[in-house]
Amino acid sequence: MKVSHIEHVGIAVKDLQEAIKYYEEVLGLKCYAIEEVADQKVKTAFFMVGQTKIELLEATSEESPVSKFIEKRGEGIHHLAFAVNDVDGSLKEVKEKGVRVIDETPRKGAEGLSIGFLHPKSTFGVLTEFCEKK
Ligand code: CMX
Repeated sequence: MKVSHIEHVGIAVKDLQEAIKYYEEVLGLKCYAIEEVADQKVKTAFFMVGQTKIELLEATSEESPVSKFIEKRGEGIHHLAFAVNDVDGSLKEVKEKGVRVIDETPRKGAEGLSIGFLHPKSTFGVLTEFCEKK
């Protein structure tokens, strides 16, 4: 597997519109897309910072992983996403090395990327995502 860069940092927020205001009006970034990922029960907002994105995540249901996260740990950094050359191969490779994967095979995430998650209990406390532009 080859990690090329940090694709995005996912941040769990209670109120997407309020958080967007902060990123735009205080930090001067521009929200270039808002997208609902029904499968993940989240609404996302994206900002570009160099070649890395900030992905704000608001839960759309109480069963969303983001609702659970905020309930337990409060708002804040939710996951770190690495751009890789091959998500499927990378998931298999880390699993062989003893890492607990959440996704055995890639699935479709926001922006049409192919994605897969690694469990935070097996990655030093950081929910880790692999992303590949197909
Ligand atoms: N970062 C670090 N630790 C986390 C975490 C996170 N984002 N989410 C949960 N944890 C920790 C919990 O604090 C808990 O630790 P303790 O046992 O020490 O308290 C442990 O992991 C288990 O947490 P849980 O609340 O019981 O949650 P679940 O096991 O039900 O789910 C997880 C945790 C990571 C498996 C689940 O959230 C998941 O599958 N996430 C991947 C999908 C996802 O997050 N989608 C939303 C983003 C989608 C997108 O970007 O498009």
